[in-house]
Amino acid sequence: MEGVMTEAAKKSAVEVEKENSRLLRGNIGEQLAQLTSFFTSSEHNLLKCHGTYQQDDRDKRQDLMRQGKEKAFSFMVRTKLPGGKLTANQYLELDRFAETYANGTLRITTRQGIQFHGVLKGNLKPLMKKINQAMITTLGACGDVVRNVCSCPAPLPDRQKIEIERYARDISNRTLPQSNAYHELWLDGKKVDSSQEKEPLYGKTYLPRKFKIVIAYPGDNCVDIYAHDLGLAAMVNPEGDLTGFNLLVGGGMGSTHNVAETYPLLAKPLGYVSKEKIFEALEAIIKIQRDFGNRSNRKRARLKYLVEEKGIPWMAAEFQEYAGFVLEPIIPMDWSGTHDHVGWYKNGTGNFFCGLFVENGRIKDTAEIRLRSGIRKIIETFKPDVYLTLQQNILFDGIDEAQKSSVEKILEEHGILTDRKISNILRWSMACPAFPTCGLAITESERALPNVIRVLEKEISGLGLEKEEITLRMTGCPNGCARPYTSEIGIVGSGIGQYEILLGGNFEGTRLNQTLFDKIKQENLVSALKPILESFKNDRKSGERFGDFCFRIGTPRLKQMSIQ
Ligand code: SRM
Ligand code: SF4
Repeated sequence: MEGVMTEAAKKSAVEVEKENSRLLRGNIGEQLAQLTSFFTSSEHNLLKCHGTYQQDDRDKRQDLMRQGKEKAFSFMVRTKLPGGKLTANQYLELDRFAETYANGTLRITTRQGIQFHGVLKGNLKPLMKKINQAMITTLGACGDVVRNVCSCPAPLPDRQKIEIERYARDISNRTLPQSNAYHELWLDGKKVDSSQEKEPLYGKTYLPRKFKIVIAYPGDNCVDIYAHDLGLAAMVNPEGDLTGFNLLVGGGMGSTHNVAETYPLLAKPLGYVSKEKIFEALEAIIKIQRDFGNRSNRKRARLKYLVEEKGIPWMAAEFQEYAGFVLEPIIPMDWSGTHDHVGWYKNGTGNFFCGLFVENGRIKDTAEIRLRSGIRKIIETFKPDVYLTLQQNILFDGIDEAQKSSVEKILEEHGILTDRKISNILRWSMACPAFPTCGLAITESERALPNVIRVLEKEISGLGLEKEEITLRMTGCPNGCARPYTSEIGIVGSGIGQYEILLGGNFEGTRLNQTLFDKIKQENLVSALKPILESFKNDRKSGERFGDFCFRIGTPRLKQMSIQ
């Protein structure tokens, strides 16, 4: 059934590139050997499946163009870390690579990966090789394949942590591209004849689009399960044993301004599968997307549009066809909470883990806060297991009671703010990278949010609302990399220095927010929100959260409160 297309339409250019690429090789090898600073566009697209993006410094772009010079090209390299897990030594290796091959920062992504920015073309292969020597891959971190498989990172005692972590790793391994191209290009692997190679899961054109899988524990939606192509909600029996998974399909955030056929959608329940059959079930769903996903229009190629167009009954029928069995009815789930796992908690082995807030995921040293050095010191000293969260934070696991104060001391010595010293609005915020690296950014995000938050922080505490936990997420364009559409306050770049404001999502991430304003200048964002926060303070019901209040009041009334 491989390659069946839903409509007799022309394949998109990327589909043709993949088809002609000899299983992800193209001319990457030849171009890598050339003394240029960039790859041509087909190779640039293929490179994504290898885990790297060609970018250029957007701060310099205009000037260089005016001077008739080449863009300042560099590469972003993304690791794939199933369940967000790293050993202490792996983290320390990545930290070293950031200095040697990249711009001296590490960036925790919203899907538990680490990104390097500013890698020059000549450093690309040495970096890829080093990452692999540290037993980490970048294969499939980007591109039209199954991306990093995420799962709740918290090693809490009441969770089936080890088992879930193993599922995340196994699913990731089973869905890696089988082509030898990656080994040939980056690891000096022996060349094989690509015409004899097979991609049993994907076929030679891989998937129509990226495909994202997460595993969650009901009760804690820290992975934002409704925002991904495929969500696995771990179901546990009264004895505490993992029995299987509820499967949710067709979530996704991305949209394009002024393109009405693109919009965020929440994943929908498909059915329950026992853990013994989970791999067959996943393979069936991936193959359905492979064979029926839109391959002519990349803007409509995600699983979310297939699920929306065809409906859940159609998905269930195709599932039976592909898997050879029927899914059981969904087991009721409760998403009453979302944790960021920041702070000190007991882990499952009687020790502790410490969750550290990392502003917008960027691990770097500044004059005031030496975050990168502090994290390195903690990891060198205590050798904890390291977990990255989907809220761009980091956890150190395996710290014993006696070591806790030493960890705190290191944090303090490096000027790093712990959970007790940061405001709730900061703690629950995220921003995507946007300028200067992201080629799709319309406006600032990671560089803009810190100022916006500092002003908002003051207003919130002036209103006496500092104890409220409110999720706020900013992106530099509507692609939604920081999942702004499932937050309580979404701020999405819609023009240079301008943002759409969306309200009415909930803290648990089970509801989409709605547009309040299309274009608000950055300097007016807080004043647009202030009257609504005031009304929240005065008119909320007892215990009502900000997002629920906004949802109850509704967009027209919220808009009136905050005429801009
Ligand atoms: Fe993303 C494209 C960064 C998570 C939706 N994303 C990009 C690119 C690669 C820009 C590009 O295509 O040229 C960005 C690189 C910027 C840079 O300089 O680093 C980029 N996305 C990120 C990261 C690093 C944001 C972050 O703050 O951490 C996240 C990397 C996660 C990882 O480790 O794999 C990241 N991206 C997401 C998420 C969130 C999620 O999956 O939980 C989404 C929304 C969910 C979804 O997929 O719908 C997301 N990114 C997109 C889209 C829109 C896709 C769509 O089908 O609608 C694009 C554009 C595209 O693919 O064409 C995109
Ligand atoms: Fe770039 Fe837009 Fe993603 Fe931000 S949301 S990283 S601006 S693609």
